Amino acid sequence: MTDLETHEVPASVSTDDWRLQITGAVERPRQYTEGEIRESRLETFTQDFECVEGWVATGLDWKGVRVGTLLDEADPVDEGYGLVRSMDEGYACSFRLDRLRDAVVALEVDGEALPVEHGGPARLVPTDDGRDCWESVKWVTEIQISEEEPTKDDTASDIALSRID
Ligand SMILES: Nc1nc2c(c(=O)[nH]1)N[C@H]1C(S)=C(S)[C@@H](COP(=O)(O)O)O[C@H]1N2
Ligand SMILES: [Mo]
Repeated sequence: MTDLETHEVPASVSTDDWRLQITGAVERPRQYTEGEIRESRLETFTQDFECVEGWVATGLDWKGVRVGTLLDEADPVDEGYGLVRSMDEGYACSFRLDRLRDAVVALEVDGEALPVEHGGPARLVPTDDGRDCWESVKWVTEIQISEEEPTKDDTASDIALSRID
């Protein structure tokens, strides 16, 4: 199917009882099952994926829910940040909320349920031109909203960069 590279699935990843939580500086903390997300308005778009290591996967067809659609239900602070956490222990990326709203929590790629080796059940797919490969967070479990910017220690740029060969 896709020409994404296939990496090892970390031992901490388990797809049983998967939930996506929206927590922190929100009026209504939310928790979604995959089925509940599928009841939202799902969007599709085509995108190339480019890793800083030098490989490119072209023309991926993603399907999922716009993060802004989920945030509207949670009612977060007007301006702030979202720390996107993964089952891959310690892996997280921080986004300004306005940028995060346009990203998609993808459940499908190229017409099939997202395989676990590519971040299934759900992966964050940023949509802006300035996105970096490590911001496409596989195995997303939580979007934690805050008014203060998360520190570098909270985020995965160091982890991601340390994995680059
Ligand atoms: N949870 C998690 N997400 C992650 C990573 C990771 O190690 N853990 N690696 C990132 C990097 S650097 C890349 S290039 C892509 C790789 O996606 P793929 O394994 O589907 O090819 O996932 C990104 N998302
Ligand atoms: Mo990457």
